[in-house]
Amino acid sequence: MELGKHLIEEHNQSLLNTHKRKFDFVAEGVSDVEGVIKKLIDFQIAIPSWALGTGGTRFGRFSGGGEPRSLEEKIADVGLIHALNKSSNSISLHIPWDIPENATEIKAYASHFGLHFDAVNSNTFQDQPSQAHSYKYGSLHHVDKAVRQQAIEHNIEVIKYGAELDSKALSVWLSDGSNFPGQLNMRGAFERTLDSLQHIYEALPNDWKVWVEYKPYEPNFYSTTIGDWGQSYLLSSKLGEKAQTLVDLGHHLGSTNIEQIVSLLLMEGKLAGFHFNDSKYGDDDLTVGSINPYQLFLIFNELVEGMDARGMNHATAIGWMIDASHNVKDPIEDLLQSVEAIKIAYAQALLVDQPALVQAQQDNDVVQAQEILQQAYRTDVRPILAEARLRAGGAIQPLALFRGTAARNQLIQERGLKAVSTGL
Ligand SMILES: [Mn+2]
Repeated sequence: MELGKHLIEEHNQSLLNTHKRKFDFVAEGVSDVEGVIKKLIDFQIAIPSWALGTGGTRFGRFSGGGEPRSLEEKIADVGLIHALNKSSNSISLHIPWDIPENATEIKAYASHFGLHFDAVNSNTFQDQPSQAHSYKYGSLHHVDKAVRQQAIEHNIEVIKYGAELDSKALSVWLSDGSNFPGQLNMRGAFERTLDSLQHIYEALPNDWKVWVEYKPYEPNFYSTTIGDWGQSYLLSSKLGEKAQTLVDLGHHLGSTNIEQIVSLLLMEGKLAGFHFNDSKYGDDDLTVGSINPYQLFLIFNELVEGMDARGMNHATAIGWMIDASHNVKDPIEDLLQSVEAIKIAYAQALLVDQPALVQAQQDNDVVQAQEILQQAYRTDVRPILAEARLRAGGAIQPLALFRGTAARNQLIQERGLKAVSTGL
């Protein structure tokens, strides 16, 4: 389904006076509100194709109805999100589920919604019916060369599909690891992974990147071959300039100082980008900002300061993507909430008085440094986000409009109550 432009205009008109009052109030306290609005309009967050259906746990899955059944329907859902918030102009595909039958037609269909294709993702963490060798004991790190070769070829095939769609990055997450001490020689596993990745790296087009994602545990519970940012950094350093480290917020043990990791990867030019989500206990894949919005703000504070120090374009220099799973919420509503939370944290980070913070740090004025950060964090920037959306042609309140138009009911009518999204 597509959202008629007149619906957005009617919605905005009905909220305009209230919005203007709120915006004027907050804008008065922001020194360069026009600069902030411009950056917010430019800042786009990619939606992964697997987040458009209901997720599940190993205990079960409860379908929400009207899920996208094909690549075209996934693109249409991202198109709907983008029409509402003007903040998600790309989709990230997962192969083998999202193989385009006709790349030219799929590109044209996406561009009809104002979308392009973000990083493509390979999958060697489960077996497909057609494959010769099993990934039960890993893929790129496997002790059997034939299994490694199959996994290498799959990744090269994913690059090929991505190139047809004008993607510019391959995102690799491996579930490779071991469940029990002694199962695996850790050094051997790392060396084989590096060797496999080198073959994939050689197949990258010149203007491509490979993003190496890490995760401490799950599905393996004793060791993960790319277990933390150090191991990913080691691999991406050995591979070369086109390899970088991808930070998935949920892929850290509790209390990890993610902002410090981000700061140093950025310093080294090795920060590929993000998979945004939130978590309470582990890789919970919850809605961004639902558990720990202050940590997200602190991460963005490091990003804004670090990117400005290196003269990087906030919107385009690294990859911004959501990686979440929705077990009980409508996926589109959840994604609208996540995008909003990311942009709130970004806007708050833009409000940090950096020169004053530098001075406070120089003076060892700890109290003042904290005051400066929390002044920005405690500013209600939502009217600034709404103003940016309004100027970009989106809705003042995307979630309210999505609900107001009963869009999910229309999707259920089109696709059925029991439509099941392909993919994870
Ligand atoms: Mn991820």
